[in-house]
Amino acid sequence: MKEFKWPKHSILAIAIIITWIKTYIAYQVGFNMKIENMMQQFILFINPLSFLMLVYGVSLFFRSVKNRNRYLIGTSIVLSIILYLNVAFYRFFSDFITIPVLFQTNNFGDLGTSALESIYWTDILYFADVFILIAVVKFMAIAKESYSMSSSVRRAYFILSAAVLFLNLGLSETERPQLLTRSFDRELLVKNIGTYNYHLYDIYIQSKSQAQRVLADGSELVEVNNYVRANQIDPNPKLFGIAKDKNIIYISLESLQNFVINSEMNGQVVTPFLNELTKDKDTFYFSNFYHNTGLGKTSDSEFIVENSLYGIGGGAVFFTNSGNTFNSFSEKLNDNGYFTSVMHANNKSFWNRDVMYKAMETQKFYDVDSYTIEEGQAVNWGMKDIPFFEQSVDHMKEMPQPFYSRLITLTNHYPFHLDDEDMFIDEYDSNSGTLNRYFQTARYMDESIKVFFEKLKESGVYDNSIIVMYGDHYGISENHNAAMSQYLGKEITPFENAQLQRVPLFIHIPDSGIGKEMTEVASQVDIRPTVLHLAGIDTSKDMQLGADLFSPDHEDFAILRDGRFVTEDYVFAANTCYDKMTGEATDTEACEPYAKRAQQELNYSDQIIIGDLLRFYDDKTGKLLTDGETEDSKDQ
Ligand code: GP9
Ligand code: MN
Repeated sequence: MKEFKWPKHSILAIAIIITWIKTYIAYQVGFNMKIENMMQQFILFINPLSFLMLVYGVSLFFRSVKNRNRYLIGTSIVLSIILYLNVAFYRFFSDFITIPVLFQTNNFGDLGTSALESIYWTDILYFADVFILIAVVKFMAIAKESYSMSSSVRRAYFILSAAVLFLNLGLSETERPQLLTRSFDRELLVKNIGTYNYHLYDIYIQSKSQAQRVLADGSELVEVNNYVRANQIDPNPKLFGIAKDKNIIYISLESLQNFVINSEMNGQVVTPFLNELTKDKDTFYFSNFYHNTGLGKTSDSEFIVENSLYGIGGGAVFFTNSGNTFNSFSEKLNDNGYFTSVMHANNKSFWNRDVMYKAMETQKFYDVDSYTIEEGQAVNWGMKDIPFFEQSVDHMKEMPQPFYSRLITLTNHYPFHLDDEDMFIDEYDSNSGTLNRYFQTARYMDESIKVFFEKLKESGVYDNSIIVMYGDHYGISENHNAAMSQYLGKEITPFENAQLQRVPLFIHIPDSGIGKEMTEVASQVDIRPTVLHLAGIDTSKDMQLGADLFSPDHEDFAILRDGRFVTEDYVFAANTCYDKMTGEATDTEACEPYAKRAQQELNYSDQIIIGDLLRFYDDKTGKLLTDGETEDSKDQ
């Protein structure tokens, strides 16, 4: 009988396969990843492969057998350490490692001795592939032989590894469009592209931001500062401090656009409770208010209302610049004795919130773990808004006052699914299921806000609070223009589409009796100064791009993240200047002066974020810090 002989590349194949299998098993036992269907399971299974083929494949270039074997073992050790560190990190933080976190040393402050207690001797199994590989190298004859391979075969090998990568990315793209441009969530990234690729991606994003940061210096701030100061306006003295020391409750209304407010769909009222508020004596309702968000969607809106800056152009600022110095709304309120928090019943790493909230100095994040989700209380993306609001009020009762809390709703989110018992109105009848369901989820959201107001009144917190509610971004994209056009009874031109970027803003001040509809053109960047002034907090030293909506000098001007803008008389979209009254294209010259300013303002915002310029700014005195002095160095 002929003796079995292992093929000459067996050791490479063994190295790849054992690390691959180990990684897949580690995904199952070391992390708590929610897998929803067979396709996701398949992606999870194949995602380590392309990277492992690539790194282990480098061994094909080694001439010396000894060095090659050392390389294989060394690589398996390094990969095992990376994987194990993630597993250990996950035990504490339920999250994957990201570079900014490694530098936020306060994260590790509370680890102490408990770190050692959560390391088990069975963890050695995370290194199982290393031991197997060492044994293979020691005992298998084939490990003593050279690969000796022609360069064309080698090329074919790497082409195959690239093909596996593209297959992986292609499948992920169908599961999660725009995953790499928008990042979304570390868990989603790891689920789709694998731990190892995820770290490369993270290194790429962070080193890009870091390089841009290193190149920036404080002198860039001079021009930005001049612009900010030149556009600064005084608060309205009648309203300044009207909500002093009151709790400030923000509600981020998921995907809520203004077109559903005060409108009907096939004879059914979509937002009855909010409609009442538009006429309420204690509520200011802004009907010409725009969102400024880009790819970062909800997270951009959070960034904007906290910092009064725009998100960045090609990505989500919550991911790209979570290591920056900010002078956030939360930080201002902390300094004024408030307890600051965010409430959102989702996985805390979504949109990198856990990391970004620390950078913005939000004191507490009530994430999904702070909520009890009973049977039937979740739909679509997670916890339903009504139980979310009910439990949030329970949390509020426990908070030290005054507090600021931002509540982020979730049910009115694409693809807008609801359980039957939560459908208070019928579907619409267009060719877009998305738009048809949207009316129903918007109606559900309206109901949830009503419940929130009732609960808050019962709890006694209401009387000592103000409530600010805003739509975070659009819910119906241009893909549904035909259906939208059927609903609105007009063609969706670029002008109409820009107008559809209006989201509602409500500022509710209990027992004030001063509420009314406000028609000035405004946008999310204006929320920060407006609310700080209501709370009686000075912002004259702040590096912010928005302006107080109640100031008599407030200018009608809203800049959208993609460069479109709206003034009192014009809408600029698709490189065309539209007359706002008629919706017809008009002379471009009419828009020209604003066009320059819109671009300038977006550029300044980008400059501040990309260069991390606020580290060169002392927000207490308004002084520009140069000569190597930075906000960080001051803190030390
Ligand atoms: C996720 C939620 C939705 O936690 O905020 O994010 P979005 O997709 O709207 O940006
Ligand atoms: Mn959203």
